[in-house]
Amino acid sequence: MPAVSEFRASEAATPRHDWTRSEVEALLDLPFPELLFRAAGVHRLNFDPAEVQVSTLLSVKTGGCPEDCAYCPQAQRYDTGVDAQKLMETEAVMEKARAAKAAGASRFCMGAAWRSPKDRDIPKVAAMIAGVKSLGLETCATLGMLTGSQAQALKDAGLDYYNHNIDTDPEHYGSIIRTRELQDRFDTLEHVRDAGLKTCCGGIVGMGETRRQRAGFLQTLATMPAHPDSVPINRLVQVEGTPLHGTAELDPFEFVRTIAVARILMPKSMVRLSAGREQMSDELQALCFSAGANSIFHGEKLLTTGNPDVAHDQALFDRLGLRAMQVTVDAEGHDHGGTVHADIVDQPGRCVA
Ligand code: SAM
Ligand code: DTB
Ligand code: SF4
Repeated sequence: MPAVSEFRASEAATPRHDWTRSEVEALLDLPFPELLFRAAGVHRLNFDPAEVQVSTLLSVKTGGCPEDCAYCPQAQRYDTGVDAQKLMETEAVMEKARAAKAAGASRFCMGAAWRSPKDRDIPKVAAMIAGVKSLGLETCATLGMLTGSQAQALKDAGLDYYNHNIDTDPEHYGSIIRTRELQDRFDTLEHVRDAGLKTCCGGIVGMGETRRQRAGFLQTLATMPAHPDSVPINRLVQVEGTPLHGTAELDPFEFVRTIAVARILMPKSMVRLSAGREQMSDELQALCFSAGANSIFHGEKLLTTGNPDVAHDQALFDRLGLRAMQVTVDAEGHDHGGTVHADIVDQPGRCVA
């Protein structure tokens, strides 16, 4: 273990891709105030800590999924009361995207309950992406596993980000999902990167994993060929009918620790405080922002479950002095996201296209 001063300097400097599990565990084990102090320092060196990127989710194809993800209300095999719906029409998606933009979102994320899209689905999704992009929003999609040519077609349609999560520690993965391997997910992420798309990749905590397994989950994210541009940390939303319903609740401080360590390991990534906010107090969310979370899902619904209402989030931002990150999309469709901390000289303008 390096000396404290050495360790702090290296955390904030160039992102590392060689974190060991024991180093990550040591961070998770730090006294809580020390961990928050370190994470907040890394956050400030890389971002304006008052800015939070805001995305809105829409389920464009709901339920009826053949996979067995033990947390998911959209898996056909679990009786969760979710009504399966077919792929939405482009105009209906654009209507929702206009409303999301008017409510302050800068990115619109379209989710489909597929194991993987069929090639015949791609032109329909491409039309949605092009439509949403034309409104001046950043675009994100999460459609399951992709082939290389599917990823390229989505990129060509104007997709900015692709969300595909590893979900949990490789050791724990097999007790949560049996219908596809973790390697399948790595393959999709490779196709996404190769197509020039930005990656959004994280997972879920509170699924009965140990702290050591949370370390393994974070280590896996931080040692991928490139850190994900965006790292969603979801707290399990327990849905009746799913196998994980009734799992012992995770200590909220463990959730904050997970956010803080994600911030330290992936200093230049957006760390998203994702699913589970509706079940969190304002104080817990404030701790997450203080620990380095700098993006959220906004709008009253995630995919099928609830999210805090817009007025509540606005009031929380006002109380905490936070503001939504502005993103402008220029004539070439390049997006310019957020203001970075004035001290950062190696990311001028952050033209991310
Ligand atoms: N079907 C695609 C897939 O699995 O990649 C895309 C949609 S899937 C719903 C996207 C992500 O939502 C999952 O990888 C998981 O991390 C998250 N998720 C799903 N159900 C959840 C729940 N009950 N609580 C927290 N996160 C959840
Ligand atoms: C992610 O990591 N979390 C979002 C988004 N990516 C697609 C989804 C959360 C889903 C929560 C359960 C639901 O609403 O169905
Ligand atoms: Fe299907 Fe995705 Fe839900 Fe798994 S997480 S059951 S793949 S919709």
